[in-house]
Amino acid sequence: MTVSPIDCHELLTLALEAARAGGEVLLGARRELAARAASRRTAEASVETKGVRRELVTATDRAAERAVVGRILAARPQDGVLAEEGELTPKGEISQDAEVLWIVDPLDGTTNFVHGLPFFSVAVAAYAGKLPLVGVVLAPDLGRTWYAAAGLGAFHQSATDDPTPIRVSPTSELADALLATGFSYVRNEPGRDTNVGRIGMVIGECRDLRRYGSAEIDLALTGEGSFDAYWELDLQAYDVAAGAVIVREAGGRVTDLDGGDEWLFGGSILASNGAVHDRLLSLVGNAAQRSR
Ligand code: LIP
Repeated sequence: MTVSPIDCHELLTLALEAARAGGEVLLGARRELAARAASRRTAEASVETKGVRRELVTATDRAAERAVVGRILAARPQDGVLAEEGELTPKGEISQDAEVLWIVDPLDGTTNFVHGLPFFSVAVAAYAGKLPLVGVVLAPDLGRTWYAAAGLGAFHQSATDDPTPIRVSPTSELADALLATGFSYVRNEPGRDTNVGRIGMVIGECRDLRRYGSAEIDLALTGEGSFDAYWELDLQAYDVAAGAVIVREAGGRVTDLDGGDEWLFGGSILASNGAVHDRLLSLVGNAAQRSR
């Protein structure tokens, strides 16, 4: 099925509106979290339990999802939705078989959000089957938004800058490359690949490595050329769906860690500027791990 650029333009406009609605919810909750943190530092007795903070984050996750998915379904009730929290659609399931599927992460970078760090985002993507159509990554505390649409290119805008086209970096040698990765929450299962071994294979060959804690922001920064590549294991479709569109439309390459195209639902992803992709795959890819 082909989707004309006009359709993608309409989908992108809706994705941006929905992401902004989710971003407003996150910023409001951030202010509440900051106020609670300040009160904890001053009033000894009111030590907030982790559960309360986690509940606040969960409530935020859900409120942001209601804002994003509600906006989408109000405009396009015929579309399918895959959203993390299951507020208006079945949790973590595709709501209906439809020509367009929206994939939504209302709060990517949860740990950063809880700890008061700005690297968290709202991610909204639309796909036709596995064909990427549009992707929006909005980082409200950074005041930055990255977005892309099939056939229309990739862009960045901020509170001070108008929309500007973005392209992946020209870096051709791994020795000059700034890489990004991350770690699953699940780390202590026997035999679990924690990604640490893969880092050991590349850390001596690259310029440096960053772990910002939001897959969607890592992908957006790869699309704008700040990172030369990013990889990670054990991710959900909503952790990568929007950022992958941005990398591809910015001229980059996205595969799974076997070098194949199962990066959306397969759990692992390698996104790069294209020039360092094969070299990086030979070091952190699954074949390299099996041969170790
Ligand atoms: C996060 C990802 C991040 C990964 C974290 C976590 P969440 O998603 O964006 O890249 O390293 O373990 O999965 O849970 O904040 O939506």
